Amino acid sequence: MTLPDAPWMGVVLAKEANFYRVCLEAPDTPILLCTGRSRLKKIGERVMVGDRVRVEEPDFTDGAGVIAEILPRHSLLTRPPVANAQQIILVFALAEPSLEPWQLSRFLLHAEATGMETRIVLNKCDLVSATVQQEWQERLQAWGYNSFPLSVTQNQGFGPLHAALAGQITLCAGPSGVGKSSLIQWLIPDLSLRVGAVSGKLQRGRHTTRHVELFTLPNGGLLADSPGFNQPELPPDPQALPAYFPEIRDRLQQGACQFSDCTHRDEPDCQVRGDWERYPHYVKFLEEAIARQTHQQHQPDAEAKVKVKITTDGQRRYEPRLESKKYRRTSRRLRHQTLQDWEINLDDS
Ligand SMILES: Nc1nc2c(ncn2[C@@H]2O[C@H](COP(=O)(O)OP(=O)(O)OP(=O)(O)O)[C@@H](O)[C@H]2O)c(=O)[nH]1
Ligand SMILES: [Mg+2]
Ligand SMILES: [Zn+2]
Repeated sequence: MTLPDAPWMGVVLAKEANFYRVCLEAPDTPILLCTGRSRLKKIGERVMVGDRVRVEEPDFTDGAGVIAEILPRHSLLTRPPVANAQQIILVFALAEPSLEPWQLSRFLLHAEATGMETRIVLNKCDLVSATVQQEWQERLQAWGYNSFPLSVTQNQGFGPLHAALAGQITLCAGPSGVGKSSLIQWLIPDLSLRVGAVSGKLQRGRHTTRHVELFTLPNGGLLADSPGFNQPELPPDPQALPAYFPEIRDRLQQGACQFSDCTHRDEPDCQVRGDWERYPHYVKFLEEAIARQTHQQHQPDAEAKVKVKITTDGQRRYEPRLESKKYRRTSRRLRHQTLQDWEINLDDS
């Protein structure tokens, strides 16, 4: 075959043990299984799925190469770890498991905090009546979101979704068992992903997807599946929360609150507070975020030999710090709770 010209640029589709699967931008080249230059490790650069990279020494016969450079990232998600994603599709099922508004709300905040375009897919339409589906769509519209109702098993409702995915790097996220893998499988028929049955009484999926990988859509665009997780953490900064609610953004734009430091709870003359569906979500999430921030500020230094425990009646109690590795990991995570620290290394899980 005639070799395309260097430099060879490509996108990392997946990480497999110590290798990276790279799709080169040059047409008609095979997928390469690459190692990373040890120099990258030395300068502390970690190759991530979604990274745009420069490949050296490509061997098109054996399908091998070496990643020599990581290009600057436009975005970075840490749970799951994906670089350069442009939008998030939150997949929820209308039934099995049933759609929990509070859980969807948490996912929405998590997605909003990334600053990416957020869309909602309502899967398993076949399990509910047209009325229930319509009600959910209207409800989400009032929250500020358009949704794509569809049914993977009935092969319904894919048109608008195709258009939204074309040419983008999209991450599919959502609770376990809602049909994320099934959806991706439907979009890319010659793919075989692990699809699990929704398990037992809890009607939760069984965490069948275990690592993150980008798949090439037939009409352009890349899509990442991700393992379902049922309780995403809230964004760490309580002050940022209002900006993550479209309802609050709209109200602020209409001049509903004149105070820059308002928490929109009990301040007089604040019209953000009101009779809208997710207002109680906002208040509860805000309280949770404030409580967590306060707790972190009272955490002793990691090296200290005691830790503070707040008892149920609000008293502080000092306890010896446990020395187990697992404990230390948790406390570190609590101390610097930033977007980055939501990271879990899925490959190790
Ligand atoms: N009735 C119905 N079932 C569906 C639909 N889409 C998927 N399912 C079923 O839902 C179950 C879970 O699907 P998965 O695709 O594994 O779900 P997931 O979101 O990838 O789950 P995790 O990988 O655990 O996060 C499987 O039994 C699917 O066959 C649908 O549109 N309707
Ligand atoms: Mg899955
Ligand atoms: Zn206010």
